[in-house]
Amino acid sequence: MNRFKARMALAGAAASLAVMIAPGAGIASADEQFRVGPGEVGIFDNINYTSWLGTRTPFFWRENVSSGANDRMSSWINRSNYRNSWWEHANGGGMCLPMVPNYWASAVWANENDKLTSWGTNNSAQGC
Ligand SMILES: [Ca+2]
Repeated sequence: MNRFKARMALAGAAASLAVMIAPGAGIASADEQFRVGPGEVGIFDNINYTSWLGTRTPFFWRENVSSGANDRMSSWINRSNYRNSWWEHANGGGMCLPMVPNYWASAVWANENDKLTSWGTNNSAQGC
């Protein structure tokens, strides 16, 4: 087994473990939505606002998310009064999807899942 295959095997083991602990994670995750406070916008790795990735407060210019959060967003919460947008690629590249004000998206569409790379408030004529 070469190094690459060894890493893949470890990744598989980690994924299996994640499935095994899912019920416990579900209980803990009930609090994760509160990582997004009034007036803020937040993104999560999993559906139903679990595995929090990050929170931002409008207004912020479009920024790429960290490598750890890249291509992971599966649900989001916009508790602000401002429209946000996210993009498939860095620096506003690829498809653009809106994050409408005061809306909770418990699960993005399958073709949007695990795609978010950049994200911003719709000010200064950016966003969709
Ligand atoms: Ca995800």
